Amino acid sequence: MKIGIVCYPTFGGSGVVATELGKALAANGHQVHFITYSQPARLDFFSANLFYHEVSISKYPLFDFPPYELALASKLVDVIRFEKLDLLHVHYAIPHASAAYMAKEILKTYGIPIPVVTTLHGTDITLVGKDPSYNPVVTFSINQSDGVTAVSQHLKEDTLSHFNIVKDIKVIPNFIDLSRFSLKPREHFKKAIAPGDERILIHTSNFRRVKRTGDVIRIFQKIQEKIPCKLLMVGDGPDRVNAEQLCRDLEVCQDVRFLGKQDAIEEILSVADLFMIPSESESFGLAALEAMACSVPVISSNVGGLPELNVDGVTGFLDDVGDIENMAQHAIYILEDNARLDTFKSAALARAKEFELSLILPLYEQYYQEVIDTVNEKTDT
Ligand code: GMT
Repeated sequence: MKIGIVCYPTFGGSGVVATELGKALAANGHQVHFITYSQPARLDFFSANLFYHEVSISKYPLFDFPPYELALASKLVDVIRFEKLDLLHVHYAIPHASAAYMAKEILKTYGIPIPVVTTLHGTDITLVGKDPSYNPVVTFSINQSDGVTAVSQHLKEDTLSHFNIVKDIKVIPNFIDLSRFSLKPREHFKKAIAPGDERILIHTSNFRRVKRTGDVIRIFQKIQEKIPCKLLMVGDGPDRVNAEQLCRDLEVCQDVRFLGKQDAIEEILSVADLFMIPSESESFGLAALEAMACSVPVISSNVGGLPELNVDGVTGFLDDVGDIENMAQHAIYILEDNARLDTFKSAALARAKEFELSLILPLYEQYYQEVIDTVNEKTDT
């Protein structure tokens, strides 16, 4: 199959899922064309089946806001026509689904039908999409897609309750390549972070408000009153300065390290004992799955798709958003006993295995074929 993939080429979850999916499809013999405004962060190697087409946006003095969506739609028309793609898979509804719709309409004038699959990742629905200024376009372009997937049952229900969607939405969860995440902890790194053999806690995110990084610091402070520990804060974003300030205010700076954006996240996760994700909303929680794949139990909020991943009392705990006290108590419960910590670690890894790439990839491949067949049937009649 020849597949076009559109995504945000950044460290964000949707971009990571799209890039890892493209790499896995290419390894499975498909030809994959990424169409984005810069090289996806994780598309870092050469493969005969992988192609990258850059969308360049001209900057004219007249444009306060360069029309990215138009440049993307034009590039899509070009790539689909000349590379003879079988299917276009766009990740994140805004503005990718509407650009895909525009490209599809233009391609009709060339007599080229192109099946379009849109994957909803979360913030495209829960934060941005619900904004009334985007709602009509989001609703329309989801309905115009030939196939729609959501990364959790919760996101599917949320989408159906907030938008007038007539399309069936297929749930295909996030996935993990366990071969990349099954690393032995690097002892020298562990020693550097926790020289006194303290427990290591970790949070990874894009430091947006929705991630509640302040809660992470507050929970850590409470845990630290009972258990010697260190905290690694990985990633970057608008709330990082506030999180750093909070560490100063709570006088925990000496035990918290802000590492910024990191490529080899698996090396850092593999030395950790507990992952914290107290988000306000989280459609799936790929960051938590990555931690679990490194045998790290999870303290999370009980929102969105997190309960579909984190099993309460087994792979970690789920508490109400903002319930710092219970999150800290649950973290202490996991960390205070070596045998108990080991049990949680094994359970986290076992759960992560249920989301292994080899199990999820065929779901996408089958769905692509179904969508192509349906579009072909419609074109024939
Ligand atoms: O978490 C983010 O802010 C990034 C965001 C994205 O779209 O890049 O992640 C979303 O998509 C991920 C991949 O499907 C999900 O695992 C994350 O849960 C989801 N984030 C939110 O819903 C906040």
